[in-house]
Amino acid sequence: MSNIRIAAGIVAAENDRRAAALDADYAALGEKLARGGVDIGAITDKVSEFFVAVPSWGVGTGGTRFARFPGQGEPRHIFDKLDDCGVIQQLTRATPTVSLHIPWDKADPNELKAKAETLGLGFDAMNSNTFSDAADQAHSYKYGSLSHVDAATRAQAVDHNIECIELGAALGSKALTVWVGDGSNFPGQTNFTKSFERYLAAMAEIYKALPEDWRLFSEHKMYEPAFYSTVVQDWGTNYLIAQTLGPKAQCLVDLGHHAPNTNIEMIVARLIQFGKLGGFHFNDSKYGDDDLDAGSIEPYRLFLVFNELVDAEYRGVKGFHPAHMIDQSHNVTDPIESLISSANEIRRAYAQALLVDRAALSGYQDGNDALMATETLKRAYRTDVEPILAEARRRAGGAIDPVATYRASGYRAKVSAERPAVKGGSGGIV
Ligand SMILES: [Mn+2]
Repeated sequence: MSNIRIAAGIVAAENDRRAAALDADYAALGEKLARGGVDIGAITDKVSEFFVAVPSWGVGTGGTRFARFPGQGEPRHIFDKLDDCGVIQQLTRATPTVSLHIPWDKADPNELKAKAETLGLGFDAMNSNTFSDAADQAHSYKYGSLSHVDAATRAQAVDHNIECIELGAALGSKALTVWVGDGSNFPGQTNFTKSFERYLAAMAEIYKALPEDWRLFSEHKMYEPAFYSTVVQDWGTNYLIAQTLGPKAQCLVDLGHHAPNTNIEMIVARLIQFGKLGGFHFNDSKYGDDDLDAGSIEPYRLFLVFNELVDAEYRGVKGFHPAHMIDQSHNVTDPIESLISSANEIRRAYAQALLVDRAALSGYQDGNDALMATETLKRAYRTDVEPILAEARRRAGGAIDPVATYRASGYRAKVSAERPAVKGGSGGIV
C-alpha cells in the first residue's frame, strides 16, 4: 500500500512563486478591513479552523443515468480513494476527514485507520446504502428498504445500517447519515402513512444501536430515484423524523434536494432554532439534484446559508455543531480539482459571512431599513477574501494556489500509470 503524496518541494516551489503577491494582497485587505474595525488575523484564524469532509465517492468520476465516462487514473478501491483525499487535504488543509459509503468502501477497519493515519486523515459521518442492491444480499430494495412492505427486507436494511455504525465506531466516526431511495412512481402505488410508519419504526431500531456520543442524520430529498413521491421528501418530514426518534437524531440538508427556488437558508435557520440541524451535504444545482460543485452556480445562496450559520455561531446557540460534508458528482472535471475548488468555495462563503457587520445589520432590521440591511450582507459578500483563504492554507502547510500546484505536480498522470483504466462502470449520482 503505497502512499502517493505530492512532494513537499513542489508545494514549496509553487508557494515561493506566489508568496510576495500574497503578502501584498493580504496586507492590503488587512488594511481595508481594519478601517471597518475588523481584524484580519482573527478572521484568518477562524477560517483556518473551518473544515469540511470529502466524500469518498466524490473522488471517482460520476455519471448520469445515461452514461458514465471514466477519467484517467480513477481510484480502484477505498485505499486509492484515500490517497486522492490525502492530496486534497495536503493542498487545501481544509478537508482533514473523509466520509465513507458502505458497502462501496467496506474494508478491514484496522487497515483503513492505518492508511488514513499515514495521510493525516480521519473519518467523518458514515453513509449507508439501501438504495441499490449489493451482489450478495437476500432481499432486493427495488420497492424500498426501511419502508418496504416486507418485514424481512426492512430488517435487512436495519442490519446494514447497524453494520455501518459498528464499522464507523471502529474508525472513530461519530455519525451515521441515512438517505433512502424509498418512494413511489405512481399515485396509489404506496400508502403514504403506512410507508412512513414503517420507515419510522425501522429508524427507531437503528437509533437504538447508536453509541452514546453518536448522531443520526436523516437526509430528505424531493424526488429521485422515485419520481412521484419519496418517503422523506422535505425538511418538514425530516424534522418530524428527528423529533420522533430523539435527541441524537438531526436533519441533514443537502443543498440540491429541494424544489427550485426554495429558501434553503430559511430552512437552515428554522432547524437551528429547534436544535435539529445535523449538517450539510454541500453542492450546487441549476435544475434539480445536479450535484455540481459548491458555489459554481449560486454562490450568493451559499453565502446566505453561511450567514445563518455564523449568526448561530455568534449567538452561541447551545449544542450547535453542524457536520460539514461535500456531496458532489464530477462528470466533466478531474474530481480532485473539483473537490479542492469546492472546499475553497465553502471556506470563502464562511469567511464572507464572518465579515457581516452583525451589529449594524441588527440595527437596520430593527429600524425597518430594508435597503441598508441587505446592503450590509452584500458588502460582506462583495469582499474578495481570497488572500485570507490563501494565507490560511499557507500557514497550515498547504498551497497558496492548490489547483495550480496540483497540476504542476503531475499527480494525475502518475496515478494513471499505476491504476489501470476502469472499463464501463455504472451511474455515479448519489
Ligand atoms: Mn447527499
